Amino acid sequence: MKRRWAAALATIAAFGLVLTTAGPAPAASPITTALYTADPAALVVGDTMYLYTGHDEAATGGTNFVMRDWHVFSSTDATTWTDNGARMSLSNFAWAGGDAWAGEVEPRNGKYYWYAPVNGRGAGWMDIGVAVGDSPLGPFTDAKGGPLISDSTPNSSPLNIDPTVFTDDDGQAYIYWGSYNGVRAAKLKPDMINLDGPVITPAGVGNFWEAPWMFKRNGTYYLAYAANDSGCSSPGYACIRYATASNPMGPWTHRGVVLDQVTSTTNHPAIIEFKGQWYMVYHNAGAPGGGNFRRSVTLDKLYWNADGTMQKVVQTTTGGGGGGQPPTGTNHALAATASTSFVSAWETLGAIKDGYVPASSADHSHGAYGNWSHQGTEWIEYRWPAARSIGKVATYWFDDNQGIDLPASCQVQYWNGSAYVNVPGQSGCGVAGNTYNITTFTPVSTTRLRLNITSRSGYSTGVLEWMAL
Ligand code: FUB
Repeated sequence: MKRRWAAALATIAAFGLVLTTAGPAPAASPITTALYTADPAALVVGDTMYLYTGHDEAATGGTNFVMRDWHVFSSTDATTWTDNGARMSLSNFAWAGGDAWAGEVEPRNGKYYWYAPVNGRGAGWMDIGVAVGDSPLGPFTDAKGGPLISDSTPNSSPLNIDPTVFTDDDGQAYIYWGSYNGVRAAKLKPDMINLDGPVITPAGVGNFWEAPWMFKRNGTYYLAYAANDSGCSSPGYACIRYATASNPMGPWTHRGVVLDQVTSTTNHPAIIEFKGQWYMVYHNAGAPGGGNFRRSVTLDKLYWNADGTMQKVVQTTTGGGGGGQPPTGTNHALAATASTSFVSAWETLGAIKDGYVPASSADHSHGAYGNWSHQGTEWIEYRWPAARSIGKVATYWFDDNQGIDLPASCQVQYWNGSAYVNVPGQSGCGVAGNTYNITTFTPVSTTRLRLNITSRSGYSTGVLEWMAL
């Protein structure tokens, strides 16, 4: 089981649309840069929104999750966030051996139940435990002394992670969870720590991969979840799809994509109303030094259509990687001489360093670098007459929806005085569209920087902006 997920992660690590009818102002972005956070679950209690997050502790360039505890953030305006610290950790579950992954908190009768996936050291890999506390901030203690859900639970998911718990108006609570395309659902007993009846495989949850989030609005049940099919995201990346139902156990009807892929390969939604405004809370790799295993929770406003469908969320997050906003800092590209292995005669290499902020990956209005009809690996390069210290690049890919597509992968290299070598500690070379893909690395002092770009089969590649910071 673990090997399957590790293989999926290896694939993810190897690869690295915004539209709206409303005009939201930028939201908090990210909620903190003091630590890396992931897998948000949101809860509103009184005038406060709480975010229960995972905590990414992978080193720069790490290729797997290092997650040992969960933090709780709170806010009364959804903009300024207080980190209340690690309110739960693996040590809360004496039977757990690692992997403090995506949890969720559900209130009932004045208590707060925190459902959390951990490596239970038993058969298989991940189990779901439950802790309980008397306040949204705990303290939390193990409510069962063992897993609520494990591989020995009949009809459990191929990977028992990512619980979402929803309590209906009649008091019946439901738990959804799963990964590896295996969504599962069950009723919970009123004690909230035991399943009530069989585990079902709900129908109609189209392209489910993992990370379900369940809620209800105007009598309709909503299930948002991470999908990673080619209809919504690049290879290895997730988008957030959603389905609706008239019964909490389904069947569900798939409604579409509510959040496009972000700058991290994984994504994980929480959708909630707070003080009259709906929000999509999610994570990306946008914080300084971020990456697929160094993620950051952020949130954006979410708007509804009159028919009860959700508008696609506009990623307004700033400061690196989210929402199509360039990162801050000195862009050394502006003073560089650009060259390339190949550029189409009708394209403009210089466009990659004109400082223009593209509206989307299809925005050719200020020119673009493109290498149609070449396929395979091509490169673009910056040179400076004297060495510059560079520790980050931001790449905005060109995608004309014809012969030029987002690349399969990329690699940043620098000239070490005698050869091109990979930059040290590269955080991952993102290939997301409609945004600046941030790659951080241990700063190098160099006169040349190169971006090797490998195309997807059957396509060429292009770049709208390439920043060197
Ligand atoms: O953070 C570890 C795993 O990555 C979560 O359980 C998934 O939802 C994905 O975000």
